[in-house]
Amino acid sequence: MGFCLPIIKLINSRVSLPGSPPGGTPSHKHFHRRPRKDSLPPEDQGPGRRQSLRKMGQLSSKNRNAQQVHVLLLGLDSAGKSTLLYKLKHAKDFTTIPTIGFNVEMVEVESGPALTVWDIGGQEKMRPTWSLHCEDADGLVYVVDSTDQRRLQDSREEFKHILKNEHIRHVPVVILANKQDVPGALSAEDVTRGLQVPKLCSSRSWYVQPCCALSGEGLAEAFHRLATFLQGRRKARDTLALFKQK
Ligand code: G3D
Repeated sequence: MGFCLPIIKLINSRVSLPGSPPGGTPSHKHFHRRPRKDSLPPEDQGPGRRQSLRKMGQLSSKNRNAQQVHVLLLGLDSAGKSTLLYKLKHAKDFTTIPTIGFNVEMVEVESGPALTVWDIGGQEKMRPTWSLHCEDADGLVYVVDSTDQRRLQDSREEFKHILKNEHIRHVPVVILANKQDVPGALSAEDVTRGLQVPKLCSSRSWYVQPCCALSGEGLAEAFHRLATFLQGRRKARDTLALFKQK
């Protein structure tokens, strides 16, 4: 499994919103994880964080002509979603603590579109809010804790449920079989079977990527794969639109 992080460039900052996601009001008890504030680099603390937010606006407007796509990052709690997002951004270790809200990162894949990645909480009571984020989603990254065989079935049920959402009926899916560094972790093939991926994803492009969010191994490949799927889908849509015009 090669690790080629350079193909991915994070082009702006984390946004951890302490309020409700659009259309939903998570209780303050429904946390998911983000880095401990004092473990963040200075630009992500206090006023720096606000600057990061401004920076996001600037980058967004600077790139407004560039194609931007929205990606949902889902999975049960503790699957490793926050870890992988922060690994992509800071390429170093950090401590996570439970937090309120959700995280947003922009990821730029070489010669691909800028991906706005929405990391939504995976706690049981947060999962019903996943569907609120589907409307604008162009792609889905679903993270599985490959060491947690006990909850694999729960993960499959949630996966199955979200795939039924009409807004994401045909969007490409990349499944991350995370925590491959742990001895005895399920392989990508085991996760593919356990999640019944070929059956559940028969009407869309999909790929299962083994990874380790702690080291970052496999993450670049995963996002690159997703970007390739997204570009293919866009081309197909453009061609169809062209045919309809004629
Ligand atoms: P979540 O955002 O999906 O809820 P987190 O999950 O990113 O908070 O990760 C949950 C726990 O799994 C964290 O450990 C984190 O360090 C660990 N983890 C994430 N990815 C990996 C991985 O690839 N390998 C290993 N070994 N652990 C990983 P703690 O101890 O803080 O709960």
